[in-house]
Amino acid sequence: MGNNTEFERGVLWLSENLTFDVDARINLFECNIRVLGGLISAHILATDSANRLVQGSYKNQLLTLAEDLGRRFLPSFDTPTGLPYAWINLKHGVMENETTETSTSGCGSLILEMGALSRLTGDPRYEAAALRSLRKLWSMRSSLNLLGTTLDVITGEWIEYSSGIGAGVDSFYEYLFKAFVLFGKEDYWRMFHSAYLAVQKYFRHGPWYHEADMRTGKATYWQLTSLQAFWPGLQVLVGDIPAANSSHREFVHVWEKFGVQPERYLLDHQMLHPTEKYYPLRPELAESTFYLYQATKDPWYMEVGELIVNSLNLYTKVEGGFASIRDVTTMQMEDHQHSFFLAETCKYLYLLFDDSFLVDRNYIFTTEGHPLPVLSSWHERLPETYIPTNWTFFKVQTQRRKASAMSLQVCPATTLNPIHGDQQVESACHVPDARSDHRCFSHDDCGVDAISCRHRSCSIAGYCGLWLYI
Ligand code: DMJ
Repeated sequence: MGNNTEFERGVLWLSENLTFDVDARINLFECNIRVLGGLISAHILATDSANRLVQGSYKNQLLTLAEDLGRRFLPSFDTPTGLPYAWINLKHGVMENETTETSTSGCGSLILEMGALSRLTGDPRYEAAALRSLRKLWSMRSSLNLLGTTLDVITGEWIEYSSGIGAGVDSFYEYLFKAFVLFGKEDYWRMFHSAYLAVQKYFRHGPWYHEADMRTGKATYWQLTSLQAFWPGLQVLVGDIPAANSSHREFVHVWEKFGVQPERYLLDHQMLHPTEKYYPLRPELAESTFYLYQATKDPWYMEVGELIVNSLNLYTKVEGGFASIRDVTTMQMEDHQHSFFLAETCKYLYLLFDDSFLVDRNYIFTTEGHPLPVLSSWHERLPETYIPTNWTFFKVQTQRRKASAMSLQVCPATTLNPIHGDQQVESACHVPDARSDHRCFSHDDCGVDAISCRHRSCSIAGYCGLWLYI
């Protein structure tokens, strides 16, 4: 936000007071996204060209702390499968009789932070451990390219075969895509693309996403959960704006109906889940609203942001902070403010109204909202998305704006309409992007999706989108 004095105070306080040499059993996934990600991101912000710190006061203390933490993570990966234990003691490593059950997101959402740690320290062990785990997880997918929600790290067997895009799985999808952006490895894109198409095919029902059995693709639970609301934000990065917009609207309706987002809403009964009526100040709707506004500049999304801010102030603000809601039907509060409220909810709302921090910058946000810069030196090779002639532009009033650079992953194998030798390249995000100034004006402009051969439609913002109905 530009408050460098406060940033410096925080950095120096952590340098002097933080230690990981404690006898504490921690959750690997949570500690990775919150603590390791926070330290790495802050280290990068402390050392980039913006000169946020008084010269000489910073000597990589946060990176040293991050490396210490990363080293303490490593024993959790010491399993026959390479899938990490969900819990580890920071001082003593994996405890005797530790549970061998973990989640898909627990094994598949480590690569951004651990990959970045390896790049910053030159020690490849962190990235290698996270990548091995991710690959093993991917090898456990079904023939439908679906994964379950929980699994055993010793046997590599699934425990829960039903899954969706919410709890226990969400950030797995997010990290496949963001790892592709951060590290430019085609492999990540390939995994993400297959996984994304499977989600759209088996979980999606109009604007809603239900759960399905990974073995059969048959629907299991018809529930809307607050964690699912991150999905439209991910779809914006992929370039699937119409699909993102339609789901986002449904989440907004639920927010309007209850005043905040209930944790679980039973779509088949049109009622709240009897024991999951809480709202722990989650960020997902604010996050998607931020991404949709960035992509479309449609002022309606700012109104949604205003709605969220007003609800937070009205129902959750207390002296000294903001309180989680125990029951959205009574708005009874509880004495708890999760760290993701500041790291994500407040951050995305702030950025929705003032994105000056992002201007001329190329960041990817981790699942906990920590910015990591997209650096060509971290890329295996420069992805097609960063080649200016592949960019898509759309018009807002008289201004030309660049669409999400990440939306333009090209499938080189496929070409469309080779009329007069003027070939258009089909893109996996459903935008024909060979024309430097592409904007679709009619549904015909959008053509047919390369993978499914379904016709695509043109959104109000000029993006081509694929609509899959089951
Ligand atoms: C955050 O800690 C992360 O976004 C995580 O991936 C799941 N959701 C919580 C906040 O709701």
